[in-house]
Amino acid sequence: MDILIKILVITLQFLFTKSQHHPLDPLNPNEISQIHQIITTSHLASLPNLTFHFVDLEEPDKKQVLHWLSSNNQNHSTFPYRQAKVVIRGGGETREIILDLTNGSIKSEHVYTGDGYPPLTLTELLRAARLPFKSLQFKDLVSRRGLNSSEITCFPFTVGWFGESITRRAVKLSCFYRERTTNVFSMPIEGLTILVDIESMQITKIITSGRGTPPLPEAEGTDFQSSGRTNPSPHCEINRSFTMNGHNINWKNWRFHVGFNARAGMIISTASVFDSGRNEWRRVLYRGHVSETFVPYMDPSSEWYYKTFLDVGEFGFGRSAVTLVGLTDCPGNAAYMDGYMAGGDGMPQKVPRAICIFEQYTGDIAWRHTEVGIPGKVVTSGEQEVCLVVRMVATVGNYDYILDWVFKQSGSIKVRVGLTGVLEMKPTTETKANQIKEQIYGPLIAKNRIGINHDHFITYYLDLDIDGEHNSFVKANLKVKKAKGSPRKSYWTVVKESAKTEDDARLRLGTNKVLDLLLVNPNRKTNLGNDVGYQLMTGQPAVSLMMDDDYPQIRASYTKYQVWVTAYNKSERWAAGFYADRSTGKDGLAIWSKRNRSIVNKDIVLWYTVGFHHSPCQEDFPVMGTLTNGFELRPVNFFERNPLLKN
Ligand SMILES: *[C@@H]1O[C@H](CO)[C@@H](O)[C@H](O)[C@H]1NC(C)=O
Ligand SMILES: *[C@@H]1O[C@H](CO)[C@@H](O)[C@H](O)[C@H]1NC(C)=O
Ligand SMILES: *[C@@H]1O[C@H](CO)[C@@H](O)[C@H](O)[C@H]1NC(C)=O
Ligand SMILES: *[C@@H]1O[C@H](CO)[C@@H](O)[C@H](O)[C@H]1NC(C)=O
Ligand SMILES: *[C@@H]1O[C@H](CO)[C@@H](O)[C@H](O)[C@H]1NC(C)=O
Ligand SMILES: *[C@@H]1O[C@H](CO)[C@@H](O)[C@H](O)[C@H]1NC(C)=O
Ligand SMILES: *[C@@H]1O[C@H](CO)[C@@H](O)[C@H](O)[C@H]1NC(C)=O
Ligand SMILES: [Cu+2]
Repeated sequence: MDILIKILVITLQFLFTKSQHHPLDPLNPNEISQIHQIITTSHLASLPNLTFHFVDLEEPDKKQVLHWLSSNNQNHSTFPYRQAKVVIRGGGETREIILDLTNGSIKSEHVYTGDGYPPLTLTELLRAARLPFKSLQFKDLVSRRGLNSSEITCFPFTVGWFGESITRRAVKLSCFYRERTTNVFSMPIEGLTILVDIESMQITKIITSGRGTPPLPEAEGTDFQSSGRTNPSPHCEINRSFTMNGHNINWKNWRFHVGFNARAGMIISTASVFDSGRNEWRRVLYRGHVSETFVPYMDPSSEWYYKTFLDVGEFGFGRSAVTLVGLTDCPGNAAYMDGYMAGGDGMPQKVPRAICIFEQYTGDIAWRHTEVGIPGKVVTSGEQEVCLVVRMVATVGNYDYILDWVFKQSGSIKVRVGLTGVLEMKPTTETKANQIKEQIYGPLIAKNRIGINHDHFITYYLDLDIDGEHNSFVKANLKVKKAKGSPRKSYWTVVKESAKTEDDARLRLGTNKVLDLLLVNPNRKTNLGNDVGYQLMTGQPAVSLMMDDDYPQIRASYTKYQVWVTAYNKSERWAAGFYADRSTGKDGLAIWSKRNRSIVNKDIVLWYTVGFHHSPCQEDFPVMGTLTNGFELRPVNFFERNPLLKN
């Protein structure tokens, strides 16, 4: 009897584990195939050159998601709808389609006529990159430079917008020489830009600069290799202290959902922390992911001026996700999650091991104290820091972005961005820094190579729901006051102010003003009467320094401030607008925020930009050591006391 019950319990657990769905689960390969099937058997199939640019879950309404989660994940009659949003191009038009996956029908469909284009597909980029090798003019040009065209790789770069009226999709190709090196980006062929019309998939123009073009730098010293790498033994038994059921992760006092799509890459959803004092799971983050990146190069010359990338919107971080390598990218105790998305042909594509999840003993001290005040005793107590890391790497051309979400038992969530990979370089005839007389746009970082100055702005979408949707954004200003009737002359105190509207919540940090930024739930207080909340602990601040009327800046105008808070709207997720390729700045965070909606005690979204002003140095060559920046979301008056202490 006892054994039978045990077997029953194990079977039930197994069934439950196997089928732990979540309404925000990314589209699985069957669903992607189903979408492809629905579209290619509909009237849309007759569109000339039909390509799939975006295929993603059309997320259910937040209310329904939360309702289902609160019904203990078991009531199938309330499982929110499965719908997909698809953006296709065909016959020179962009179409937005909503599909219902339950009954396989097209729910809505319309032609998008606004500015900008959806992300480029990998197929288009690869086809564009091969075009030069069919061009006699190109072959002639490179052979006149003494280069072997079989040793050339061309990469497509998005072209942005510089005030012109846009009627076609286009990319520019820059080419590199592979002979005697694997470090392709270190061997730029300067003075050669190939303009490609993506619609007709033809070269429009080959632009060459004449005399004085610096020659190809030498290949010597450009290679880099790992100094030994071992893969983890594939079936080694590891006792993990977290569980992964489908996309649901449970670890110590945290539970959350890990999703993936072609655009954002990794997406963290419905993160809740267990409060042992209240004996309840408490909501912290409804959704968080990278919304956009902006990487403008600071070289206005005719060959470089357009290099001002919006990588997430133009290419996609999920599209750029790489398979993680055990013991290099993630430690031996990591668990992995695959990523799925649709290719340009609409068929499912898999990125094996796109995300890794691992527990990390950091070697840091979570808390400690040595008490010497007790006569006759010295009492030392403390605990080491343990955290759970969720990681993805996006390799966008030359750069690798390491994206980490780190969960701590203290209730903190740390978000980190690491930059590594290879710089974009420009050849120069000069070999010594003090010889350089011409106008250059970056330092000499290796023999005959300049590392062009540039920025990286990585903007996060953070839909925090602290103990519920209704939250407020509080700016706690530290003000210095004069002391009266005291030997002291001054002290500081905190003056709190709730931001009333979106206009009030746009912030440029790093000025003299000292601010603590908090998201609070004014409807829920601690026993002591403080509003429960989370603080945004910002990292090294950097905002875009370009002039407001500079075209790339118009497209990424949100990078003039690190912090924005907007009223929640399901369709406002992509900071530079959904149609970022060749966008003109008519959509996006800065535009939405202009509505100046009220953000007091409302469902609000916090946007934070991690910025780097990168003036390269010699250590960035031939491959750059990881440079990290980030921020932390830390509980403030959220718990009654230090949650690390188990009563
Ligand atoms: C499931 O949800 C439906 C609709 O809200 C409700 O009528 C039904 O009683 C629920 N069933 C269970 C087992 O909770
Ligand atoms: C499919 O289901 C949706 C709702 O889930 C409904 O609105 C639509 O009418 C259905 N379409 C067909 C063709 O049954
Ligand atoms: C050009 O490169 C290809 C591929 O590496 C090689 O097979 C070929 O011999 C080279 N041609 C010349 C003329 O060097
Ligand atoms: C379809 O694509 C081909 C090249 O791939 C192009 O020549 C043709 O013009 C395109 N047709 C339309 C209607 O866009
Ligand atoms: C895993 O846990 C089991 C049971 O607690 C234990 O017997 C085993 O030694 C552990 N293995 C490792 C590698 O820690
Ligand atoms: C939500 O955002 C979209 C895009 O900005 C906008 O068109 C729509 O009107 C907004 N909806 C509401 C209810 O504000
Ligand atoms: C936004 O609204 C607030 C409160 O109504 C007002 O004081 C402020 O001037 C508005 N800002 C803009 C730019 O309209
Ligand atoms: Cu950089």
